[in-house]
Amino acid sequence: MSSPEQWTHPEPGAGPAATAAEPTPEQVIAGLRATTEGGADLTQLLTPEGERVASARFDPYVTDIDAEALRNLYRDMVLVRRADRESNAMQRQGQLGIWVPLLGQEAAQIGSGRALRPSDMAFPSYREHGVAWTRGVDFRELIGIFRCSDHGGWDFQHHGFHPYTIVIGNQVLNATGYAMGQKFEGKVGDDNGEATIVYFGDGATSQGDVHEGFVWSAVYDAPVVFFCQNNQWAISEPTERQSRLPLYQRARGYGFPGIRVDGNDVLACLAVTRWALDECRHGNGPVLIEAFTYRMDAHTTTDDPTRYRLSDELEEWKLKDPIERVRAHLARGGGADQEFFDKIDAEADSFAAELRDFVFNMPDPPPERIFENVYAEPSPVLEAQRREYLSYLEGFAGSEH
Ligand SMILES: Cc1ncc(C[n+]2csc(CCOP(=O)(O)OP(=O)(O)O)c2C)c(N)n1
Ligand SMILES: [Mg+2]
Repeated sequence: MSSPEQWTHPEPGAGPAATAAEPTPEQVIAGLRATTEGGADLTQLLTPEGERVASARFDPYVTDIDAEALRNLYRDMVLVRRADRESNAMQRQGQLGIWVPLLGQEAAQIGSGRALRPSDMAFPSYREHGVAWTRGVDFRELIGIFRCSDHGGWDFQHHGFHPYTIVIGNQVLNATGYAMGQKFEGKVGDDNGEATIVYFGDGATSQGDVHEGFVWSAVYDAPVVFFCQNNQWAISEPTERQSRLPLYQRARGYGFPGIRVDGNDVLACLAVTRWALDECRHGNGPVLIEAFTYRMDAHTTTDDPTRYRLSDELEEWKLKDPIERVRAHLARGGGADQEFFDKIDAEADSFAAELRDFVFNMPDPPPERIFENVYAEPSPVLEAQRREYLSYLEGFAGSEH
């Protein structure tokens, strides 16, 4: 019992399937393996030790990634991780209402995000701070959501990056519709074609919205890349208890390609996503990518993962850290020296300090702000509610609260 397949398809007599309520001890052990091994079909270009693996199929998609480009990917990941850790700490200090950590998923997000062109459109869920970074959405623009002072105010058309979606899987429908629009408007068909990418988690694959998105995109050949970050957990529910099959294999049932990539390998994520986007640009979409990765921190700052998962798992994944393998590769091949790594660390520190300073000095929005941007046209009902709310607040004038 060492592959994900075997976890969900136990040997005859080995006990109930993984979907039963109480797993057997053998299933628990196999489940642990399933969450740390990607299986034979895992596409990888950089091993956890930082060694380059040749791939006849995917090397052509990263011929431009020289040492300098790899240093840039490394920098992206370090800065994003540093901002993530700082934000987590600021939540603990009461400066943010909640934080959704991306720790461990930097390669999946930076690799796929850097594969996009400005004309492409990305639909995130709520953990995609790394993709936001690649789309030019500054952390300062998205942190207001977590300070509960705005709903995400960036210009999504300008950035090609939609607002965050908390309703699990819902953005898959939005992305499918958007991609169908790209198709109807004749924006696919050659190298200059447009494409859409949508991010969702392993748990989201159990949602009806995702299924519907798969069906519609398949029927309409919509140019959409379904980028599933399988971080092994949907809060406290492990992936192997949500699916009998590795997730990428589900694509087959819908009639489009599915591929599993090492989500901790930034180079492989870049190559595989470029390939998938290319398929879409040329009208051969959709494509499902399962980025096999791991959520190294809690689901959100409201969660305590020690309640439901074994620490062995985390220890195993630490050895597959997405940043360390690029660092090892660069250092070993002479692509970067200590001075470079020190410079990036210093830049990350000042990046985090600026973010902290920004958050601490963020003005609270006026209470009437909640009534703005609700509808495109003025609404008399909403206006009446606004007036009523403001006069209610006036009743507190002069009091402490
Ligand atoms: C429709 C819906 N159901 C339930 C929830 C509560 N919820 C928030 S996150 C989450 C788990 C999602 O897991 P996954 O899709 O694997 O994404 P991850 O958080 O691991 O990135 C759930 C059930 C929700 N936000 N929306
Ligand atoms: Mg998950």
